[in-house]
Amino acid sequence: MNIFVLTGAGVSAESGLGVFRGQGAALWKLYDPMQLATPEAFALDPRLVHEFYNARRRNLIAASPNAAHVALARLEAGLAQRGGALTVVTQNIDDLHERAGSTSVIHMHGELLKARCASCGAVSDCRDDLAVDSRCGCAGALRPHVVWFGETPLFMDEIYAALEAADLFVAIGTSGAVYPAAGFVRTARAMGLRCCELNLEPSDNADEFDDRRYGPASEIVPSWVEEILAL
Ligand code: BJW
Ligand code: ZN
Repeated sequence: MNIFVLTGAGVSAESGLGVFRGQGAALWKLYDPMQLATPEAFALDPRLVHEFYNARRRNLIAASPNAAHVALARLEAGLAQRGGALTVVTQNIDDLHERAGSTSVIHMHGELLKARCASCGAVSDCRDDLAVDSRCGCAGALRPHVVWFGETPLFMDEIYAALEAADLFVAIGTSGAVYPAAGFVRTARAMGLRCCELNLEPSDNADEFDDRRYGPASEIVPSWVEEILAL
């Protein structure tokens, strides 16, 4: 069996990384992420946007994967043993899937531990704070390697190829509010895939899913993975 999993902020919530919308969104008291996650905000006040991502980068480095990330890594290994495959397409910019052991992860909204040159586009590792005067070798300004509103998400061709190869579509910890990710369930349905939602509460597009399970990701993801591996 080939499984396509789309993850969102809810899968990392219990690792202390905060969500944008829904229960627990009050974590971002100091900032309004929807005002900061735009190229316009960065052009207007790069210092503030760097501060927002620097705080999150430090928090990420101190965080650990939770039971949901670990279960997905176990699912990848279990499916591979059975001749199948798991593709995790994540909207998250953290590296917790990889740290839990997942190897097939697509970061459609970029990665917090990388920086991108605004001039030449070179992407480099970044574990330290960025500042307005942080520079690439070409002297261009560095920005967080993340996809802001109005920018094109990454790896769209690979994502649609993975959807086409899948037998099951599963969305975990995502509110279904941000496109194109929120539209994947509709595409999957049109391809005839069964669709399953695992979330703390019904997402904006919950009625497009065949199966729905609600609770903390650290509980419902491991139990769902056990069910799949027992099939
Ligand atoms: C738990 C839990 C627990 C909590 N256990 N669950 C009008 C209509 C349609 C589209 C548009 C429109 N106007 C503009 C657009 C396009 C726009 C868009 O979608 N806007 C909407 C706001 C309407 N999209 C874009 O601009 C995208 N680009 C684009 O469309 O380009 C055109 C194009 C498309 C296709 C091909 C080619 C070109 C870019 C979007 C970029 C999003 N960027 C951000 C910031 C990234 C960097 C950062 O992290 O700072 O990405 S915004 C933010 O939202 C972040 C997330 O990845 C993204 C999605 O959020 P996610 O992951 O769903 O989190 P939450 O917080 O929303 O939900 C968490 C869920 O977990 C909740 O349901 C909780 O209940 C749950 N939960 N605890 C389980 N313990
Ligand atoms: Zn450069």
